[in-house]
Amino acid sequence: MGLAASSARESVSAGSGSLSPRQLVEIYRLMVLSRRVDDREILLKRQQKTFFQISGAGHEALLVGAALAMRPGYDWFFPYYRDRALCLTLGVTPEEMLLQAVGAATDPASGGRQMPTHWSSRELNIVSTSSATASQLLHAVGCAEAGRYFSRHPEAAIKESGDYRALREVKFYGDEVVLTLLGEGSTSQGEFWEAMNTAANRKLPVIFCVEDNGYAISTPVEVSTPGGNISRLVANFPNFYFAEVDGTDPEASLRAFESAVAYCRAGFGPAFVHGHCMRAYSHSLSDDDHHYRTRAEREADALRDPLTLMRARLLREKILTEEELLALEHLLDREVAEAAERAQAAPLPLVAEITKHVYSEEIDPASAAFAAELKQEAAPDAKPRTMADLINACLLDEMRRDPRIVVFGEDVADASREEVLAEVKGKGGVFKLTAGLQTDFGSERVFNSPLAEANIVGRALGYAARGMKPVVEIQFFDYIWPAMHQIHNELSVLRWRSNGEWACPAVIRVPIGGYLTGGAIYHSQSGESIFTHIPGLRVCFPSNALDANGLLRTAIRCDDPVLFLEHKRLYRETHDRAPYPGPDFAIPFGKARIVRTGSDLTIITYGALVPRSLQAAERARREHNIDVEILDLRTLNPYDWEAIAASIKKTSRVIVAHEDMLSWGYGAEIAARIGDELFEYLDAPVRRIGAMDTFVAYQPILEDAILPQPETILKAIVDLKAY
Ligand SMILES: Cc1ncc(C[n+]2csc(CCOP(=O)(O)OP(=O)(O)O)c2C)c(N)n1
Ligand SMILES: [Mg+2]
Repeated sequence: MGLAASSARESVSAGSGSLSPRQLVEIYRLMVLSRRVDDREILLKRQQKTFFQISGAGHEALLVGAALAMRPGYDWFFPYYRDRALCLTLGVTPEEMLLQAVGAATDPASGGRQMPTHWSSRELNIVSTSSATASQLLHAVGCAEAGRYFSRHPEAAIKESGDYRALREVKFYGDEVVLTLLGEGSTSQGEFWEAMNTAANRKLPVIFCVEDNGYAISTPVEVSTPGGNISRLVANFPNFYFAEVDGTDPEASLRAFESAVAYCRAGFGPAFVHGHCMRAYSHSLSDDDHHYRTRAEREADALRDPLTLMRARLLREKILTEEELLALEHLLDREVAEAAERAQAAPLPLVAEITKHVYSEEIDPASAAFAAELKQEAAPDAKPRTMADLINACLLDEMRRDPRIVVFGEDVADASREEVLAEVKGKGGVFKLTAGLQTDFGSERVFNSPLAEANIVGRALGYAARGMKPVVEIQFFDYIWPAMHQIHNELSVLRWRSNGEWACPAVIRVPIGGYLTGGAIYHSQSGESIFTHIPGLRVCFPSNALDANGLLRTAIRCDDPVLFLEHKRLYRETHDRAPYPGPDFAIPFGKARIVRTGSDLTIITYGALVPRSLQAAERARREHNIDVEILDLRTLNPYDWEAIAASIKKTSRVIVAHEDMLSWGYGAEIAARIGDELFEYLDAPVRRIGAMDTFVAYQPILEDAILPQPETILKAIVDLKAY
């Protein structure tokens, strides 16, 4: 932690009355320090020693005020790129900031992986931020929910061996406050409204700070915000404390934040602090505001520069003389210049370490620790159960075992209004996969989300970053897309972008697929390859009840984010049922199952095409005397290359079959790799089977034609064998 910051904290933390001269000087010092780091970074960028720059110039007063009202390492922070003065005041040092600017290996926030001003510090509870505007707000909400949960259930925080809980300490105090910040332009994002919604509804101790500098790059505030003032638009949110403040005045800002913090710490609800600040420079060094702001406007804005105003105040109130101010500023110049020298001498990241922290370095879900065979000691009850039953059973077992699991999503609760459960059975998910969980574990652990998919995944990240295990549901794969931004840009990359400092091992369960007879465009989609194309995200796609049970257990106990795809058509099939395998049954990721052994041809498949391939294989045997081997991949990332290679070396002919559309589908990657690495073993071209390159239609005769059928597979088998 920086000396500058800690001394400021000591001297400015007095909560009431007017600030002393010494406190005002400390505030000015932090503001200038922030500006000097920006100016140094700009210089380095112009000298081509750094590669990007975006400044916090003009926001310093508001942010120093905010930080001084908070407790670093106790409260939690989800900032955005303008928040240099906030982070300096919390305790990030200028050198640490400059290490990120040069992309050094020793950049503590990201190890050279993120642009400058993309803050992260485990010690200070600053959770790694992305460049995406407003996605951090939902993380803040989930973080606050997790803090509240741990304070009510302290036993859940205890370290346990045998799963992800062994890896990190859980910190909580019971009255911590979460601060998240954004620009006024970013309030247009849906995620802003989704976060405000949940914070209000659940009375969470989250402070939303809008840093209103009047522009979103070149777009003026009235374009983004009807009426031009976000405070007016949010004024009717219940349970909030509201403050609108002159963000160029650090003392007024500090007071606003002190009130907001007190309100949140007391548990009354969230707070909204709207600070009017200014942008002293262009949006970033890639922008030139001369193109869209008049000289008169820029000159008028410059009069509101918080550094100029504070400097004038110190002189006016005779707190410092001109000479003393110059001496202080000179000292800060030197401090920052020296930090820049050290940063430029720092070691650079190693190319050999690029893939480190894409996934957990500690828990490998493909390892033998998750091998079912070792753990199937519980006496199985013999009655065959469906995939839906065994997924529900796994959730029940794991929730019993692990108090950090929370389940939320649309309609997953038995009933949000608990009292009705005296009379009615309850819903428990549109497919009833979560039925009874709320009744067994209570509404704090199983609850409905608003109808907003980004809300579900964004909050899950916040929960998981605090050490909890959210197992959330997206109601239909067809509606996962509003959460795609959170999945692609946040959930999957948090560990890598923070160089292993943060992790968010959430599980997202998603009913997927067609063959529903009438599912049509919006209840039949596949699209798994879009997610296997995301590094950092594990993807499971079980084809039967037993696999679903064992894979879900591994998904829950491992330390990576997992997309768990559940085929709706397979939920209640009779052919894929299995007896309950006991509460510790697990299946490692990346281990294919040989569904049928054969010697003439291999089908590599998964999901609903497993039973369809099996039907085709049986007919191929009966009608054409062709002996087909079927591999069910079970997990798509990782996937079992060894099993694929072993089978192809045996059969020399291969079909990759999936339900999703053929072009750019999952099979394209597998086929390409087979062509590349197993060419010498092939006696025929690699064949792919998938849906037509169109949407799934409602009328069953169209649906049948669009999706691959057993006949489609049989024809491919016969053709390929004859090749
Ligand atoms: C989701 C998303 N869309 C677009 C961008 C590109 N972008 C970066 S900053 C910015 C403007 C943000 O304006 P505002 O919220 O007012 O913050 P300010 O930069 O003014 O502090 C835009 C459009 C982004 N980073 N993320
Ligand atoms: Mg702005």
